Amino acid sequence: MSVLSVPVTAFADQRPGTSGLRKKVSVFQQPGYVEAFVQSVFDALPDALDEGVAGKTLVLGGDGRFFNAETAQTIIRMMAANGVAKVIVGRNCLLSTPATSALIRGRGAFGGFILSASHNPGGPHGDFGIKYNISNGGPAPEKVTEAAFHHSQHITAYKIVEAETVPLDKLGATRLGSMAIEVVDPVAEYAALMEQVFDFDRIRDLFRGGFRLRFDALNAVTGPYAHEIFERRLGAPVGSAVNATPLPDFGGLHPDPNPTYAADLVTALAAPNAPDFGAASDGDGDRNMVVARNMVISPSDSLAVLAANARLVPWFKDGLAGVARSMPTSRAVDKVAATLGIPCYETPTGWKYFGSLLDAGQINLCGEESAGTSSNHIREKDGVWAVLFWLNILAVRAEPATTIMRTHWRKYGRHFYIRHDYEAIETARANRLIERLRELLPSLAGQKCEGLEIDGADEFTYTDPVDGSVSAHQGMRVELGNGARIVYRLSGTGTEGATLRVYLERFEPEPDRQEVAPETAIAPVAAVAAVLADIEGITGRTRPTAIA
Ligand code: VG1
Ligand code: CO
Repeated sequence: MSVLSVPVTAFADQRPGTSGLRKKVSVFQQPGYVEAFVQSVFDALPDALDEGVAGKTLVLGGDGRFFNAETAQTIIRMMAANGVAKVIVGRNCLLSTPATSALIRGRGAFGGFILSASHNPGGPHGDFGIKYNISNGGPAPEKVTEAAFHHSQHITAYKIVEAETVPLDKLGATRLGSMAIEVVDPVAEYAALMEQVFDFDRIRDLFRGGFRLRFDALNAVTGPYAHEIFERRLGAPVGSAVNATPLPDFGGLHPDPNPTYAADLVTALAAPNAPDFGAASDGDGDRNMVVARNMVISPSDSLAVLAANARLVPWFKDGLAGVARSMPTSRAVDKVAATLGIPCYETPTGWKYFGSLLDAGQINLCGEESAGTSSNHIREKDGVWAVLFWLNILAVRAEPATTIMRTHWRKYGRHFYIRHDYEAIETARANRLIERLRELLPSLAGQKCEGLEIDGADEFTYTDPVDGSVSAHQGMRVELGNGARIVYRLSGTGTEGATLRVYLERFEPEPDRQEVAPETAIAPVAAVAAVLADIEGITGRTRPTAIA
């Protein structure tokens, strides 16, 4: 089999963002675009990790979105050309992000690729993405993604073998030249891991007692996982998983599990004969949304509840070592950590920053306000795992989820939380807004804005407590009195202009005042946020385009 070296001209825009390289499908469809990026990753690994892919085992999977199948074929041929010894690939190149992480770890692979733009829309006019994970199963750290970007700026050729389409629809072993290919069931090894983490017997009893779950896979990758785990292994009635067939365009749905895009789920949980619990996950299955009857549970609150109840789950029977949350995530989990007497770390946005803390055993539970939670069972966030965690708690506590949430607020106080996104604003305006804020920050402490006192303001720089690496410019924080806070940052996953994220939080210790609607509780903080950043003046936007 002949290895070709194909000339390619470097693309200027191949710097990975918060989670891999994410662009419009049409960008990825440019001749040589996928190849240039993948070769750049291969070329960067010896620089960043002292080892390349030659002779190694890699994992390959994706969320089944449009352009997945073609890209999988390209990458397999490039793996063979770059001397990879073996690739483990999910059937039809389907693997959720958490299942990929589990496979990399379980099989001792050197790394893997995930083909997904995660919560971004799919289809020919939607988005596509490529993410590289390292041997711990987690997203490549900055030193790898920066090295890959550097290589992409100088690349002149990529390596590929000429070959027929490799069949990926049948389980089992094949070869491409000297490279072994193993096509695996996307669900089996992940489901086995879940059985080790959770008390499946208790959850089975819960369903046997008539408990009803509605899990909405939003036509993305978790459908097969939900059928196998919730329905087949745990005995939830068939039909508990809805929108459970992965479709290349997600059937027109936007696979972002939040009250806007999973509105059907919220409606179903508010109906007279509502199920007991609702959940949804995103394109690649690493995010989760959980919904109680008539109550959407915020991801930050969910993280806090999981932390407070961790001992009810077999995996955590000896308790938690420590927890972490991304900086914009609400401080609800901090309160739990303080009560438990364990450390709580604050990291920049993006799962890659949890990896070193998890590897070092300093934390074993972590999460983000953007609907991601997970633990040291893998090195990615994990949507189905989060739902199982809740089911395990519900099975043991035998109380409705709303009661669990309200009891939690009474004990720890409630952190009202809302995120305002201003999507697809002109990049120059977004940058101007951030630069203006950066100049303003040092003068804000002690001032009053819209009647609220500003306690302090800064720009977040993170120093990794394990490896000492420093990440600057990770968001602007404005601390208001009484535990209220505003955070501003620009998204690193968008594919159109810039997206400004404004994170709003307010603490309410008084049980009598914990039942107001989050919008109402947050309104005074939102007013300060809009004025301080001059959002309307600079972007022309009078209101956010998405509220999560
Ligand atoms: C967003 C979220 C971040 C998350 C990332 C990837 O990033 O804020 O918390 O880790 O998406 O999630 P950004 O830079 O757009 O704010 V996923 O499920 O799209 O891989
Ligand atoms: Co995702």
